[in-house]
Amino acid sequence: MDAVQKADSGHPGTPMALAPLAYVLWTQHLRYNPADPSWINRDRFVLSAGHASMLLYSVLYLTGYDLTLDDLKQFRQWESRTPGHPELGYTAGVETTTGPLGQGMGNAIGMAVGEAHLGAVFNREGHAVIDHNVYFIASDGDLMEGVSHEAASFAGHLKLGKLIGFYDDNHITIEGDTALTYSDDAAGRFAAYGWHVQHVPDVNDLSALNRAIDAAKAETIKPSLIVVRSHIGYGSPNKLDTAEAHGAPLGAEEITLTKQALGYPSLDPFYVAPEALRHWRETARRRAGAQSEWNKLYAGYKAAFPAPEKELQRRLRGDLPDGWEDAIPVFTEKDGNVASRAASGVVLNAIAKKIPELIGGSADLASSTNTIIKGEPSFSAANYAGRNFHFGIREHGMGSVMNGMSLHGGIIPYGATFLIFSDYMRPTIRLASFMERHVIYVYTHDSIGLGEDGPTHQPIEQLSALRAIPGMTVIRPADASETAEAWRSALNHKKGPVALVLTRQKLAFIDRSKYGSARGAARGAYVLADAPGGSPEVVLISSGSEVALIVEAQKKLEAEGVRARAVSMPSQEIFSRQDAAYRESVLPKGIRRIAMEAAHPMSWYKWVGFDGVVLGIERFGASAPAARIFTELGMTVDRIVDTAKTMVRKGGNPT
Ligand SMILES: Cc1ncc(C[n+]2csc(CCOP(=O)(O)OP(=O)(O)O)c2C)c(N)n1
Repeated sequence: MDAVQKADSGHPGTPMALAPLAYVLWTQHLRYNPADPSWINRDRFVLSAGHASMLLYSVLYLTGYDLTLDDLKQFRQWESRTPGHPELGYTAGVETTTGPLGQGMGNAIGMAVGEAHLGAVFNREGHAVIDHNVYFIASDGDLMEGVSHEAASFAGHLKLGKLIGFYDDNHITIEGDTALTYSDDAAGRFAAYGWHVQHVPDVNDLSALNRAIDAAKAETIKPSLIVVRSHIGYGSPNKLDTAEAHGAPLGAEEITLTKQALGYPSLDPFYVAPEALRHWRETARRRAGAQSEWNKLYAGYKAAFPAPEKELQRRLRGDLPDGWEDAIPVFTEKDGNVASRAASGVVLNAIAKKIPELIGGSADLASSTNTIIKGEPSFSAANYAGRNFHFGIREHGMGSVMNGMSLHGGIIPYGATFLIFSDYMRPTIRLASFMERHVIYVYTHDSIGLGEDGPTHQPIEQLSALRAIPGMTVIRPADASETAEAWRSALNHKKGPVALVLTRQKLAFIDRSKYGSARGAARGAYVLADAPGGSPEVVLISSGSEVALIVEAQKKLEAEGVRARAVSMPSQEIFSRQDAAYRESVLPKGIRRIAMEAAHPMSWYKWVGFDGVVLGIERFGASAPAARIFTELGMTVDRIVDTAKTMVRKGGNPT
């Protein structure tokens, strides 16, 4: 109440209501050590209802994490350790960034997947070194959001028995009573997903909470949901059970009335009774004993199983295995013309042998996205060691679960679908970027080039939209060799997600003995073909399938006496990270530029400048064979040639 009042913004009602649940959980069930928040076998806790952040911050302070009362007084202020919604990396003990409702549940489920997988791979008889629970608290909003449905269905199917969720059934959202819009039988829904569901009719009944949590822990083959009836703004005489208690300070007067009603020992803001603090801290110290016990278990594991122990540590550090890059295949003319999705499948299979932490799958598009690791079993309830994931037709859930898998540690998840459906998982891509997760998206069917499936499936604005996400890396390779480089970059780029954007259609083999080496792709952009003497009058830039068009145009222009340079730019973001001298060597100042991409032009203007031209697409695609669509929409060599000639000879802007 006091922190929200001081910040003059925030959400007091749910932290007030759920204080008893937090108390029971942190003092009697969670295994954690405030002195070592990254202990690998800690129980994970995710506050999916991120707006109730003050609940989490209060508990982290009370249990003795690196968070002070002064930090609580800085709630929602610039660079404070108590941001409005929990953010990974700002506050010790915060496991993930939450706030966009539903995502925390998906993350928790991903963490449970991570636990199950690492346990299956690394635990040995009598040495269960990875063996912990994952807890989450979800609100009405979490349960209404589609992503939670997708992820919960996935969790039930996989029988993730160490997952224990609480549904804060308080009947209140922002607009008022949930009855305005919501009449689901939430418990029945989760039971139907295959979850073990219990009810606690009163959150203030601590022993009922305890019993339910014990029963949830004892249930090891189904995820658990405990539906807890609570009353938002509990203790507040005038705001109890009202939407007013949800997202605004209670007001000084109401805070006083509430403290009086609760029999609180002081009316001073931020007063914490010393005996209460002592009790919490002592309890937390006792709970940290779980880590001391685990340390003994781990020492035994290390002595008895030195090889897997070393491997586990490598994976947890995020180091890739020595020499893994030797496995990256080299494509030659003999391989012929290859679709980049097919080349990607070859590369993935080659490097997966060396990188066991690379696990993933697709949203029911394995054969189209070439994302199966051949010879490896599926990840299933019967085999958590499996590496091939069947996320089902649940793109949003897939993205959220991937974030959780990555947050757990020891795993580099990849997930695949058609580029168009990146929109279905966009909120999770944004969060992956925000949290700097090392996750890899394999997006195939990357343009109008997919052809007959038509405009519903042909991405237009998706490339620019992905590139607009801060911290995101998008790589759209031009041929098989660049695809191999794209995977190299994706594995080596450990801070933030990478999207590999790949074609359905075949791409011409680019003979690297005549053109620039594909290793240039690692710098984001490079000169593929240059004007004689290296002094171009115009620079042609492209990515992916359209690179073949600028290469052709460069040749034609040369025949017509126009000196052009063809630059392949598979990744605008990687190129942006290069030093100025390198960028200048590829895109010299003062030389006019034309960019072509079979997509919305928005992301290219920065690269061509005011006097450049972008040949892109500002309409939806069409249902027809690919070649016809390319011609109809002006994605042609002739258009590049004409544009370049006009630009160079007349000096004007041809558009
Ligand atoms: C995806 C998403 N949509 C909307 C919001 C804005 N928002 C924050 S809390 C909330 C709903 C509040 O109701 P509930 O989830 O029941 O939380 P409680 O009132 O119990 O704290 C909404 C719509 C959000 N945080 N995330």
